[in-house]
Amino acid sequence: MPEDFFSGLDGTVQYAGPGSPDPLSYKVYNKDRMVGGTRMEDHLRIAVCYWHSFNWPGSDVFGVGTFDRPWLEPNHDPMAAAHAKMDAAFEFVSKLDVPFFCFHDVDISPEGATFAESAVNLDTMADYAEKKMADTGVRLLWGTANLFSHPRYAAGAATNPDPEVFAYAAAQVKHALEATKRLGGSNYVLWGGREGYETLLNTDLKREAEQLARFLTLVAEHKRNIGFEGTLLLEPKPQEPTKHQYDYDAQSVHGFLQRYDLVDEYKVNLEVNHATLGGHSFHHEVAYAVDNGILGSVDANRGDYQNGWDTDQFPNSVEELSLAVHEILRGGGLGRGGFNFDTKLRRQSMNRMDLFHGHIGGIDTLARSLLVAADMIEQGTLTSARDDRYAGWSGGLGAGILNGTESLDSLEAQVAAGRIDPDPVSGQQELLENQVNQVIWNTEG
Ligand code: XUL
Ligand code: CO
Repeated sequence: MPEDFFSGLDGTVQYAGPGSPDPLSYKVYNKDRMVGGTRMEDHLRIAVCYWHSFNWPGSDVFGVGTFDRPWLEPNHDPMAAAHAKMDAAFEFVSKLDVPFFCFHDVDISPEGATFAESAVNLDTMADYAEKKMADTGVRLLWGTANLFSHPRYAAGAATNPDPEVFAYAAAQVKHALEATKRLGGSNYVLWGGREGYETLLNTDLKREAEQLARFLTLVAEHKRNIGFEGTLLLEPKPQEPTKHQYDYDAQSVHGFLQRYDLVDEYKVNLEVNHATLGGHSFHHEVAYAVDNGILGSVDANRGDYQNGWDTDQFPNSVEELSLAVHEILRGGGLGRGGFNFDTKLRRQSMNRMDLFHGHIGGIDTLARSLLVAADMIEQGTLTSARDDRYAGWSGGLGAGILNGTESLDSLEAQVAAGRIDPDPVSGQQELLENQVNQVIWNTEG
């Protein structure tokens, strides 16, 4: 396995401006550019994900891997392969010149024959990651445990009918959370990949919800016990691989957290393609999370509107992302969160440099969306129209309704006396759409 895996690029990907002919340069992402008083890099906090980029061979349900990922070939010693993979991953993130990476336990370290062996492997690879992070300055946005690939998790992890599977998952999360803490992770993510059901014929919904809540409570307790200061994040997704996943969308997760008194312990990691699968726009998911104080972080990608599965493509629509980033800025930014590229190359993109092209395009799309969103905030494009639309609730009748001064009796009396007789008002959707487009077209690159 070669020393310098991405030898097609010497040095790092640099900002070269919108007109640059160099495909290995950023056209918009300029990490030191100030946007609304904050560096672009600090707004976006971009991360590369380990799993799709280094741990996935380019296979699909009909075919084997197509990618050139030598460490995934079966003839290698698993720990030697894990080291080679980590060398390539840190080389890539450093060359891309973004600040963060994200991993599942099994992405960075091979599973052993026993839990104890897997734990030693993870500790060994966390040692190596610590060294790589010190050498390159790359940081950890979040860690997580894979509780969905191994056959033991076929019927779920926390929601499994067998409490021994719950116990195994608990042990795995404990270890992955501790590794994340050790590596200075800003967050820890739990995506409930198989926390759902295949059929209701064999499923006790009530029990499974209680098991999941118990699991999340134990994780939050352990976080406090070990003094991990990162944020715990749940990642909603409506289905796939299960027919139905309990963490369906931001609103279901929020309701679940409130029901089990966990709303102060967890926020959400929202993924664009998961929103699409849930029948929502990403804009909707972000707006819901911001307005309810639960936005933690983002998995940036996109789906395909013609396909009903998670295609995890690199984002390329400024129109769509600008509205979501506008909500994020309106809510004060991502804080400890960031934009993790939970993105896959297409199976035919088998050139090593394709991984750069995918990320560069996605990062420039995000950067451009940030500029548009910042201009929209500065110009009050949507916020001032919204404020005007709800102005009636700030005083007089609206305030009286909200603060309890008014009752059905008092309202009926005013309506019956003809003092209240509202005229319908335009929602001005087309005007607002035009104003958003105008900012998109006029924002300076
Ligand atoms: C699956 C997905 C996961 C999580 C981490 O759709 O998005 O990769 O982000 O487990
Ligand atoms: Co994800």
